[in-house]
Amino acid sequence: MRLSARDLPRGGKRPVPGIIHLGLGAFFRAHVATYLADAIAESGGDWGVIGASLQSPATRDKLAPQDNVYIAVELGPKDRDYRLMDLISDVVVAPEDPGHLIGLMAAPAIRLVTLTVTEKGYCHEPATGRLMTDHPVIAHDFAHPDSPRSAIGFLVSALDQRRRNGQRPFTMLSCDNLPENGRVLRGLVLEFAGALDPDLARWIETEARFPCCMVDRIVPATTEDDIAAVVEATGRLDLALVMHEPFRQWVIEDDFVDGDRPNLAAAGAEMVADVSPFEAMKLRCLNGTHSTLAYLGYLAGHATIHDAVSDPVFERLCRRLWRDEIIPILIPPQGTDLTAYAEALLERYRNPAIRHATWQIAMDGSQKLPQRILGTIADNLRAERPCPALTLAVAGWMKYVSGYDEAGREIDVRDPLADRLRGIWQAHPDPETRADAYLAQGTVFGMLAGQPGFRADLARACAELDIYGARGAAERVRGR
Ligand code: NAI
Ligand code: CS2
Repeated sequence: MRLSARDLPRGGKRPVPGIIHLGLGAFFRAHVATYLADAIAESGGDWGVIGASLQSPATRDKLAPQDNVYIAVELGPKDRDYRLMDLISDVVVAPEDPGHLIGLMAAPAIRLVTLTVTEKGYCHEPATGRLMTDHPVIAHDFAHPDSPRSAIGFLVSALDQRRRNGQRPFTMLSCDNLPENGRVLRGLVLEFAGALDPDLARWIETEARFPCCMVDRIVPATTEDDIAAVVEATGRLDLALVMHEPFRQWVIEDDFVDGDRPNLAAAGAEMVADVSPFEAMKLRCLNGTHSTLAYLGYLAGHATIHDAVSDPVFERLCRRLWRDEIIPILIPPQGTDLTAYAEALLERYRNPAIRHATWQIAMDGSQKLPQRILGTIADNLRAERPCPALTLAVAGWMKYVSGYDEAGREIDVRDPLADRLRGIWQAHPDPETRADAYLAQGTVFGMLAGQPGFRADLARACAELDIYGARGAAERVRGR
């Protein structure tokens, strides 16, 4: 059925910008933007969006020729729905003119800055949440605070301008998959500001707000085939379109500067006092199994999550992870049945329309493992509970970042620590020294430093991975 653009439900008149979003990627356009558009449709308000890329002009160059309007494609298992999104009024590319973005962020009309800059965009140590002051981008920003490159640098510079202008600060809402994302962001901003100007840091500490939130919608990267399929269905060439599953959830700590925020509850977001149980549930049950399937599934030859869970060995591995190693040590949000939540996750993974590449999810594992897998392992070890499946997932990550798969083919590893991690697997054939070489990466494994027993478990998992391969080792874990 050919749909034309006029058949696509528009969001109505574009609202006046009140928000600047840093990191105009697929997830913002498929999740955060849909909630904002729904909130504005329900309750109005000057909550339009100016998007900012801190890296490249790619997204701007796709959106600008189409007046920043794009299609969000909802992919159900059997059908798809098209929504025309016209919330974004402008897109800026920070490296082209950092001062311009700072000026936009300092404008009184902007009361909220949201972020999806990926886990690595915070320039922090995942194991501790501390700012990496020796990170080249942070070092640059300390030396050039008026022309920053990092998200943290832009936030602090814009807050400084607002303070000097006698304005209220904006609220900063991280929508990245970080544990306690708001508190982590607050710590990083205060650390950076404190090094530049203690008075500024004190003002931010008392006046600004950094609510935590849990975000959830599976949004795979858009492919050329996706774009061609939308042309065929709607007659519209949209290079900025996004593809997403039907499910969405947003749980937000209701803590905004002067209580000033869009009416996100009207869009179905849950405004709560404490996000942490929702966040632990999602990061461990969803992202923990996502990363497990990404590494072990990729090594076993499965290109997507759908392919991996269509393999009975990996479906059973997921079930074992939830039943024996993740859910027993989770305290669920009140009234939540975690077994039903996990079953719903499996249905989401099985959606044949969602081609979510294991390679994409495998990215940046050094920034993801602590909150997705290592924290759960640490809790199991403290409770003296075995967790061989999670330990195998860590061994799978180690093998993956070695840069070579089970057939010796090179893997295009994307990770801030890729150069440091590549080849460790091959350089240490002995399982114990191999485990030691990875456990020495403190920014990743810091939280397990006090768990000496983990070394032996990890060495065993590495040995089994070498002997049986990812699928064979996953099969054996099930049998234990
Ligand atoms: P994407 O690749 O489409 O966009 C990533 C955005 O982050 C781009 O704008 C890029 O320029 C920016 N970025 C990357 N590294 C950066 C850095 N060092 N400094 C500043 N900006 C940087 O990815 P997508 O799908 O939008 O995901 C982004 C984040 O959203 C994820 O890392 C995750 O934290 C969160 N998220 C994603 C979901 C998904 O299914 N895609 C679901 C839930 C959360
Ligand atoms: C995925 C997440 O790419 C990844 O690391 O695990 O982006 C995942 O799709 C989302 O967290 C789902 O809400």
